[in-house]
Amino acid sequence: MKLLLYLVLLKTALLTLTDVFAVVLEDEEDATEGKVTETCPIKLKTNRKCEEGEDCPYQINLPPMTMQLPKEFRLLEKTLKEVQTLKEAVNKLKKCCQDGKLQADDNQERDSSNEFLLPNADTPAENSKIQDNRVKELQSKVNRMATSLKNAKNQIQTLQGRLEKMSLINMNNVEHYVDSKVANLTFVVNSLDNKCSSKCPAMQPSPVIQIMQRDCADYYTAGRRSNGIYRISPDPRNGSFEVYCDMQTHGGGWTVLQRRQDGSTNFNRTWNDYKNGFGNLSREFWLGNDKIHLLTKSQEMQLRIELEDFNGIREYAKYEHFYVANEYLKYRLSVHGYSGTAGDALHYSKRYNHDQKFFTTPDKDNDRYPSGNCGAYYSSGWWFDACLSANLNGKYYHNKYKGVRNGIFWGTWHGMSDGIPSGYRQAFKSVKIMIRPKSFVQ
Ligand SMILES: [Ca+2]
Repeated sequence: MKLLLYLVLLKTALLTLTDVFAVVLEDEEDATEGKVTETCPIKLKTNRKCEEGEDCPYQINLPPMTMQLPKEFRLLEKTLKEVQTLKEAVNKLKKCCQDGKLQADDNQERDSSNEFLLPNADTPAENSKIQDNRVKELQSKVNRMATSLKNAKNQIQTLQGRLEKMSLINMNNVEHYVDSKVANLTFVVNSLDNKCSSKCPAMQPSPVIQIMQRDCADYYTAGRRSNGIYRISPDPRNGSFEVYCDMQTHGGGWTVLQRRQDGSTNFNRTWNDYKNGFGNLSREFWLGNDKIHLLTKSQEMQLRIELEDFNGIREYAKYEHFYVANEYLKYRLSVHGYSGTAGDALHYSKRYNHDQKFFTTPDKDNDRYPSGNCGAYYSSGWWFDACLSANLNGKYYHNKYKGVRNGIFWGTWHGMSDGIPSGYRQAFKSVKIMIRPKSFVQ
């Protein structure tokens, strides 16, 4: 009874299923092929003869069934085929890689086997050929690198050797060396000390080294107030020399570079005379270009020129900056920052300007006059242009004079440029050129 019920239920279920399919297929436009028949072909029976009362298994035989699947299933099949093809390709490549790796290993190649992966190679034969070339290329690269490494290694070894040598004179060693030397010296000094403990002349206290004054201003600052000759040392490396100091004019402390007052000294001199200086410091003199250079080099100097004519007129010219270069630079003059009453004859005009000019003497032409030597023509040593608007080293005339203007000359002096109608040229009674540090405090 129970069994019968089950069978009925199963048959109903199957029929319903078939109907569903039939409905589905009827909805499809291309469902003419393999049309399902209305009669049910399903057979239900026992698989063998069954005794009465025995529980025998039943079997169901279903007819062959065609099912229409969605289009995507075809794509799936295609995809599967493609996957298969890809799998084969991958395997092929894998084999190629392994072959390449083996080859590389044979060549003791240590580079990454990825180098041999050539996805574009069509056949294994071509692939291996290209790989061969690559291997050779890489091998030569490796050989080259090995050579470079070998060279580098040699260089490193050489440097290491040098370093080892250098370490012998490293700071510790130097310190040690100095220490040992100091110890030796200490020993020697001590032994000498013992020898000289009584009356050793070498051990007498040496006289205190007097600090040398650099110029007259230093003497003035030290309290000296009288005019006269003092020994100075503008640059200790160049020794010391005597100068005339003017301690009274305009606050004092002036180092005098040149003096004219009576014509007792001839100023028509050679390069060497002007270089070293000449004359009498107490009367008329030129201090010397080397000394003037040292003085102006050691400190920033100001310049003062004092002039007096035979009419008793006194004037002065002051320059805030004054510098004379060394002999190598032909004692080139740098002068600027004028103030005073005598006029700026050193910068008379564009044509006559003594600033930045070289020193010229009758025997050494450094002037800007191309046709001759201004020093020879005007009988003096001076920073000639081409040629002059000032020359304080000219000939000393005791009175007005005629002819070549080779006397002491200051182009901005009263009536100088106008000329004297009688044809006479004016002379100067006294000249004083002196310097003092710009920093000088009175
Ligand atoms: Ca010349």
